[in-house]
Amino acid sequence: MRRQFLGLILFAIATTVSVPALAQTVTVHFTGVVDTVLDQLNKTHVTPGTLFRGQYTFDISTPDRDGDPTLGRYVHDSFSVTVGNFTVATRSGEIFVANAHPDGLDAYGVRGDNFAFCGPQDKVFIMLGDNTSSAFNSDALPPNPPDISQFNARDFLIDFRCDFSGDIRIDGTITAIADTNSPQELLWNVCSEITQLISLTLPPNKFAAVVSLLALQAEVLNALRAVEINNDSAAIIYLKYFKIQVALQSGKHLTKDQANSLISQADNIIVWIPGSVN
Ligand SMILES: [Ca+2]
Ligand SMILES: [Ca+2]
Repeated sequence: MRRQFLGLILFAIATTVSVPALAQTVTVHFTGVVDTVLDQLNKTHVTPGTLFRGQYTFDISTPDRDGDPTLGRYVHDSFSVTVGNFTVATRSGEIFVANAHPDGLDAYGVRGDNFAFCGPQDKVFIMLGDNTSSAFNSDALPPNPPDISQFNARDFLIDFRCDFSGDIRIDGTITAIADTNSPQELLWNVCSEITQLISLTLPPNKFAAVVSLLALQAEVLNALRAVEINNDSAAIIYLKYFKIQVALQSGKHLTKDQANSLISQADNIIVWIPGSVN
């Protein structure tokens, strides 16, 4: 499956076309987990399990540069990726949208080129694939982030070929894609979830449970305020403290499932916060 996507993306390398104005720019964020690492240069210090995150920006009115009605190829404005403490960025590359192309495959991909790390062959890919061909009905560029639940393949690849000195290949799995409001929205979701838990608590321990849950919610609100004033490091500290407090309540005022859900949501939010370091 991965080889099929890679072939599709490599196929989608192309000539430049002039882009008319009337820009409405969208920034999409993504995150995920590293699966395998080959780093012959020993530059990335990344290991399997390391979290990665990145973003790309595009104009929703960007024209399709490919006449094939089953394949849309759209120049993006920028693409950057951070894996652990290793960051690369480029302004060169494209988004592609495949509708039943080839062999009944729907796919959404973003490719960054020319990272100037090793040379012009440097590439980073996001590759979402749907082998049921239900994700797209055309090759039009979706203005919103793709819904990854529609894709059975969610691949990420850094492919840097530094011919004589060695290669870097980092494979990963995408776990989330969303727009720029994501950290705030996710934090609000956690607040709402805790409010719901408060409403469900029953006597005889209701008072103690409500006090504990309000204290947890206060940490989430602290994190939210910190995010809103761009104090990323404070937001992360609040969320880490929140995780500790949730773990202490696991099996007490929270069920283990409730606690695990809140902790995994906090982990997910930490990855989205721009200042987070794995
Ligand atoms: Ca097309
Ligand atoms: Ca389709």
